[in-house]
Amino acid sequence: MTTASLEAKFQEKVDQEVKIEPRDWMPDAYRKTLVRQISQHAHSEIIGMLPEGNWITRAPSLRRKLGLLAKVQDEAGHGLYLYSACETLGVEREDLFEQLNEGTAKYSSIFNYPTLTWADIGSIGWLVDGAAIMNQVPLCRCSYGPYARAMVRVCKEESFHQRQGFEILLTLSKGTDEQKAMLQESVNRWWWPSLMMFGPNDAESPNSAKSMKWKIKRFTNDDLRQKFVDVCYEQAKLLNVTLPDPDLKWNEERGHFDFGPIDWSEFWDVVKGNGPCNSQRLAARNKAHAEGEWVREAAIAFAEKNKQRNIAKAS
Ligand code: BYC
Repeated sequence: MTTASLEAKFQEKVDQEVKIEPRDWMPDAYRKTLVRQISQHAHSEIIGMLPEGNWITRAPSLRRKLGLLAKVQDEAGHGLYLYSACETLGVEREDLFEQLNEGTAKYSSIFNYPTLTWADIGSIGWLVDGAAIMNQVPLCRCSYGPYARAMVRVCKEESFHQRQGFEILLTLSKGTDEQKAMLQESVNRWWWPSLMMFGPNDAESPNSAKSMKWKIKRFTNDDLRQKFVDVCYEQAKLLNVTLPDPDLKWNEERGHFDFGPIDWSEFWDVVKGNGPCNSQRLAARNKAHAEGEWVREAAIAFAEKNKQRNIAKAS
């Protein structure tokens, strides 16, 4: 079969919603796009543990501490499913770690912002996990089987995280004047970076068209961002907070909320490594990797010993 006919057959499968599995033929560019997106996604889950991990020792009660601990552990699990999904495409996990640790891999811009107050833990749950769910539920229908299946569990856990964050904020919204002020100040800082999570505007998104054709992405960056703004407006009312955008208003004709311009220069600056916490995040990641060396060595030695024992038993 020629490459053109293989490609036509592949696209036909995608169009008919038949999942692509690791051993199936796929275009090189499809494989590359998946490795790029899934590895960036895995890195985001792992780096995403850092801003929240900062608050485990300072959570205001045992109940809050347990909830936060469980959430941070869930993110580690998400990273592991995603690295595994990525490995099915023929890449080595160690290589992906290396790219992350040396700073050449991308991860979500949002995790380069600091968590300054307890309310930030609520805002991350409400806004960051909320944006993540909006973006990730459609990924459960991604054309690549292992990624789609990993996303089912990720999304279930992210929904719980979003509710947990909202409940933290709801509690603050019924608290003292200081707590209400802390809530508003936190939402002011997290709102715009959360909108940036969806990626550049469609006209500036070089990967979207191909990813939509291949059904890796089901909605464009702008479509998902709009859905998110529409949902948040009503939720903000329940929290009694103002979203920091004077242009946010209902547009009867469009059937959506209009919102103000996003500062894309800030976004690209953060993506290029110049956000408030980029260097801190990479330093923490490298330290954790170095300190985990003995665990990896022990696991390899254990696996090797078991292999030898099984060979001896079989012979
Ligand atoms: N930050 O052509 P585009 C989580 C890059 S984890 C940094 O639109 P695409 C969570 C993009 O990579 C959140 N870079 O790309 C974890 C591309 O660069 P390259 C992560 C970004 O792939 C713990 C360039 O800009 N979620 O939620 O079609 C705790 C042009 O963009 C960002 C995922 O990874 C960004 N925000 O669309 C709590 C979901 N946006 O690669 C929560 C899976 C764009 O060409 N990923 N860039 O050098 C996706 O859905 C898509 O990859 C994106 C971007 C929508 C993010």
